[in-house]
Amino acid sequence: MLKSILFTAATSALMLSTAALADTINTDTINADNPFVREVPPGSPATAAFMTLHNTSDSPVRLIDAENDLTAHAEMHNHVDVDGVMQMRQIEYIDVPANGNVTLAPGGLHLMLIGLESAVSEGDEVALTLTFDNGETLDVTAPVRPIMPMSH
Ligand SMILES: [Cu+2]
Repeated sequence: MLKSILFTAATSALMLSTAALADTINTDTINADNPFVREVPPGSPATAAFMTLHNTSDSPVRLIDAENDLTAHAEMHNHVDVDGVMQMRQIEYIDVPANGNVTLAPGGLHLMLIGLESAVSEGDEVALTLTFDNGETLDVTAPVRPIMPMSH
């Protein structure tokens, strides 16, 4: 009796994981803390999104794509020091270490949301969908916040 219950459970678990592999999986191994998007005035061409990504799995994962509901285009950016001047550079991915985290913050790594058609104001929310190289996706809702007018 117990044996057949265990067998049924194992079979349905197997079917579940096979079905899940066929499409992207909404992840429970990666989560985002304190997401926010920078408030910008009308006429700004772009804004940026920040958060801390936690990877609770034993394998490193790589953020390879970011989409948002505000602009048609988003890029991953970093800041690099060029002769003492911080400049933004587009990067192809952001690594999240196994059992570790990476922080996207003003002056460092960020998601650049490019092609704004209106102001982005405190009180707004931006929906982000992050895609990782293990096929998992993470939906994040980021509130808009004002931040210091330094670099983004
Ligand atoms: Cu940028």
